[in-house]
Amino acid sequence: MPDLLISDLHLCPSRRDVTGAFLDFLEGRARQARALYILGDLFEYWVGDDCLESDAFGSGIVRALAGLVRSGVPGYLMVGNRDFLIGPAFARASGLTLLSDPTLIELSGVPTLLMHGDSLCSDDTAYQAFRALSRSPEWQSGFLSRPLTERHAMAEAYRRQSEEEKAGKASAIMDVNPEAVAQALRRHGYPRLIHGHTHRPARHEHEVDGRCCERWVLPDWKDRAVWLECGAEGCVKEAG
Ligand code: LP5
Ligand code: MN
Repeated sequence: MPDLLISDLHLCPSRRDVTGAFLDFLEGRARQARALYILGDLFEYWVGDDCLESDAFGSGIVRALAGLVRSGVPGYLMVGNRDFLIGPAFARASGLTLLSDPTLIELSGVPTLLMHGDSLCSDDTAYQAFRALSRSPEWQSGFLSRPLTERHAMAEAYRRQSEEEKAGKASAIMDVNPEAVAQALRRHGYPRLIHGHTHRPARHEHEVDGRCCERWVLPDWKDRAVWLECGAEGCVKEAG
């Protein structure tokens, strides 16, 4: 049985196609997986686990994930740049195990480094400054102490600002930096890296210190399920 890896679904109530595709995926293909790995940006944005008490959409997704885990398929979640405020309460309710970024695992015996991918985009210095600030415990506790409606309004405003800023950035700046990729592979002992975030699905080969390495970039979800299956024969991209 292969392991399945997904990322960048950007789920939110207005994205009905993708939400439907994800619920079908959890009740269908994912049930035959050895394990499911979600590598960040499951949600369009996440304003804190306390929203689960009142947010029907988020708690519906949590219930569906819990159903998969109850069926016997372990689920793992790494947060992304949109949903880095997912925390232990979400993990408890869904049954998913939270993974830190990066995490090294073995997939069918192959050491494989899992990342969301945003930290590899080191040329995007404006984003890296935002990342450092928004991941600091001081900033997060300040944000989480605000009322939920205010947090939603701030998240929407940052989403708009992010889209505006991206329109003015060169495409290359928003891709991974090759040296950052080489460093990550080197630090974690090669030979395979799987990440999302850039929405540029592909399989790349990198030679790092004379070692042949592969890097898989997961696709973002537009209107249907898209995932990577990794088994004894290697990895292959699949779609629903
Ligand atoms: O997400 P994507 O792929 O569209 O774009 C990312 C980078 N943008 C972001 C921002 C998120 O989209 C929006 C955040 C939602 C989080 C909600 C929960 C918490 C609320 C947070 C409120 C602060 O990650 C984008 C990259 C792109 O990937 C490609 O890698 O370019 O980066 C930006 O657009 C960021 C701007 O370049 C810099 C923003 C400057 C803000 C300055 C700091 C202000 C202080 C904020 C306090 C934390
Ligand atoms: Mn992302």
